[in-house]
Amino acid sequence: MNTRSAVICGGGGFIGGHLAADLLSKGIKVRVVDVKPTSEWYQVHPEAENIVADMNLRDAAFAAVKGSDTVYNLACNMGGMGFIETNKGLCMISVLINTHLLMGAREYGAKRFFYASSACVYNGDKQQESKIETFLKEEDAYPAMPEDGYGWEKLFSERMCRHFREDFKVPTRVARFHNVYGPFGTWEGGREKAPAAICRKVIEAKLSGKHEIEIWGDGQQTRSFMYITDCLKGIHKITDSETWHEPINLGSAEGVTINQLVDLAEDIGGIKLKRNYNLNAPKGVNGRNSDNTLINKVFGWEPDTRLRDGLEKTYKWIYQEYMEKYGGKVAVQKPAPIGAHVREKATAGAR
Ligand code: GKE
Repeated sequence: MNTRSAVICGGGGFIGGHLAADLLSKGIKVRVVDVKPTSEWYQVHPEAENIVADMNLRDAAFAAVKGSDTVYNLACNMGGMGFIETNKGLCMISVLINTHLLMGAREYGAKRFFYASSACVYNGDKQQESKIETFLKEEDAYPAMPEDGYGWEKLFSERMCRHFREDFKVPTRVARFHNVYGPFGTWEGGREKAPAAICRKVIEAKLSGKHEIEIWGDGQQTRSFMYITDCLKGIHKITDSETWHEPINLGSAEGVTINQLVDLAEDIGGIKLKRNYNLNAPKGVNGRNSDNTLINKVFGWEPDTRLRDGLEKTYKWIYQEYMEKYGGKVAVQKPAPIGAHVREKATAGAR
């Protein structure tokens, strides 16, 4: 598939901003659409056509899609565990975005439609053990028992991609992202995921001189984290494939406990902290890792950036952002707001 023009829906978000830069560097004509005002986009690329529109609405979604070979749907209301556990209804409304974009892709004959799904589609029963070896295979999404709210929306939307491909010949491709991190992502405000949150907390402990850190859960829960450049490589491979169209894992298989993630961040920050475990905080599943057998078989590749390397770059970026924003003072972090008033914060997916 040779893309000449692309629209990135949710391109004001973390992954979308990086994807836009990447496609532009390849000489592709890029349209970026996001519901947030451009002042809140993570990256704004002046060479792209930048549009603020709410793709929950049919007309806006159709206009977004019109005229592009490839549609990337990264738009949804999302965040880390602190957000999705308390905003289930809001997360489910994103079903409108994918529905309208798929209908638009059908109407205007898009040559490719990429949908950013999530490891949150996997059956919760398979993620009960805090083990690094909790490798999830693609078939583990069924029988369906995904993450409540956010995961159900993702699973339904995956399914809709399948039926639009089978019934209406919209050439859909679906990746299941496993917790993506890197510079130009959310690091405060309530939607941040563990890698950015832990980096920020280590930075705050250093700045405040209070050498303690709050960790959600008991720190034994396991995850794998995918660096943004691997995510981009995988998006291209999956989108451009002529043969593979089923949902496929896109994640790192380097599993760690959250305690090990904290070890790494402490090491990067050059500090050791007293750990306070908050057992009442949002925790999500006990164990989750990406089984990469299929992606290796289909593409002869899997995400391979070491967590230590990616986290170091992320930590440095967050440190700079923190200093720029708060000038070395420690900010009081507030939890993410709950409810419809955060609708306008819809942002790029993943995870
Ligand atoms: N966000 C956050 N902030 N998580 C923390 C913190 C903290 O300060 N301290 C410990 N954790 C723990 C959480 O309790 C959870 O057990 C683990 O780190 C990972 O949290 P996360 O990064 O917020 O999100 P999850 O991996 O549980 O879930 C995410 O999965 C992705 C797919 O793999 C989801 O939030 C989705 O954004 C996404 O689809």
